[in-house]
Amino acid sequence: MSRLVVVSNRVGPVKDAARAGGLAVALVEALKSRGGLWYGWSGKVDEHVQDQAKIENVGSLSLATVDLSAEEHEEYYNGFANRCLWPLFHYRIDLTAFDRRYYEGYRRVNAKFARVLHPLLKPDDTIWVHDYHFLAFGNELRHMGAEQSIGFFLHIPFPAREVLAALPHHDAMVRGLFAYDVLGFQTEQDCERFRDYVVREAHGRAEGDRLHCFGRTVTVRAFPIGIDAEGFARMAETDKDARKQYEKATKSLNGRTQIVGVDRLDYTKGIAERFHAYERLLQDYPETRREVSYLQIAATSRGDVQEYREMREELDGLSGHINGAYGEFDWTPLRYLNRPMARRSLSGLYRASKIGFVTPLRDGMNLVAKEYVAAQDPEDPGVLVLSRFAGASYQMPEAIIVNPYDIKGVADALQIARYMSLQERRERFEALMAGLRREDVANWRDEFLSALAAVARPGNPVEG
Ligand code: GDG
Repeated sequence: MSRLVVVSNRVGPVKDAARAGGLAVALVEALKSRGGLWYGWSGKVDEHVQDQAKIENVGSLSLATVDLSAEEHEEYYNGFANRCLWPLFHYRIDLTAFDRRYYEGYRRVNAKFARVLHPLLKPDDTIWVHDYHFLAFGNELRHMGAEQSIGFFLHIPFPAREVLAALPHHDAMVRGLFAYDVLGFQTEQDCERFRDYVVREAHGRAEGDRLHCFGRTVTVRAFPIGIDAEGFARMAETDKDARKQYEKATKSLNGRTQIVGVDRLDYTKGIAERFHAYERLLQDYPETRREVSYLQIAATSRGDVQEYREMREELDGLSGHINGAYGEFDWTPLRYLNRPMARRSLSGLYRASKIGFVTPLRDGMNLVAKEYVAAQDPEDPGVLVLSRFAGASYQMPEAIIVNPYDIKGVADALQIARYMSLQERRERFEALMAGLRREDVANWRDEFLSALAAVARPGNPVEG
């Protein structure tokens, strides 16, 4: 079997993959079983960067990383990836920074990553590239003569044609994607939007799951990412830290219903709308006061991007308002924490919460929704309230599906969740859990790699 090379913005962790989560576990397992190389940014910003990878061997796999200069980090990572592609692909044109300097930096850094990796490649390697940081990477490699199979998986949504068209370089971006052999998206809907762009904007031709355009053919398929459902369920039930967290939470709740939200602090996650919906629940159903307790964990991310700082201020204000207006000396309606919680404890916290509150405005998949379900006690499971705009909603129709913009609708859904009978909760849980087991993270990885193995064809760069 050929060696696997995984390319992603951040590399690892390898030794403690289980603590980081299912994605790291699945990738490490695949890399170990075939002998592999994991390649990406070191996380370091240094003024004296060299175009050279630092290589570290961990058992049968190697980690190769490169540093970025302050300018590269600003233009490629903070700039084009996080201030342009991230908001645009999540339909936030209003927050998108269309700065040409960012685009140039992104192209330069994608070319640098390709230049550094190219001499490390073997002719029969299989290369799997991840996410929006590397849209242009495959074509850069092809220009250097790489003929290996290269697959790409997009973790975030692919936007509608007219939204993508707002990007000044949308045509070059999409053209570059045709250097890959397989393009994987989270959902069928993402595939459809990609196809729609290629057919209508670039006059390509669709034929089953293949797309012909720019003199190249790519396989386009949905590979909904999963979690290690069995492992997560086991952790929530038996792990020492999970049990401790479960007991601590249950005791402090004193019979109240806990609603839990866990997100990276990001404007796509709809946390402000969620706070409004919770306030609406307290307003419209006064009997819920003192009976519910909402815990929102939102660890800060991308703190050096302006839009994230502004969102933090808004959420601080809203949580203060809710607690000020509804709180009582012995009841805090909303606990809002900006610190991350250890993964094991998190699983216990999910299990102690009767309602999982997952209402992103847009999300490629959303793994929190899956983790919440996997962590439940099968005898007395909680209820998932899930946004229709999370990729996960297509696989999890047994959740209470809501429109996160409809504040009243979401408040009502919380109330329905509170009163759901044990029998209905069990039925929904069993259906959801069966799906999580069937489409877990190992299945995601294997499906993607088989699709890539099925397209054994030397690749050429896309010209133009
Ligand atoms: C991107 C896409 C897609 C969160 N807070 C803590 C913590 N987490 C963990 C969760 C979960 C992960 O982070 C978040 O994953 P999501 O899928 O919910 O969201 P993104 O980070 O935006 O991920 C997304 C995903 O890629 C995979 O393809 O599903 O759509 O946007 O695992 O548990 N973990 C710990 N402490 C925290 O406080 N330990």
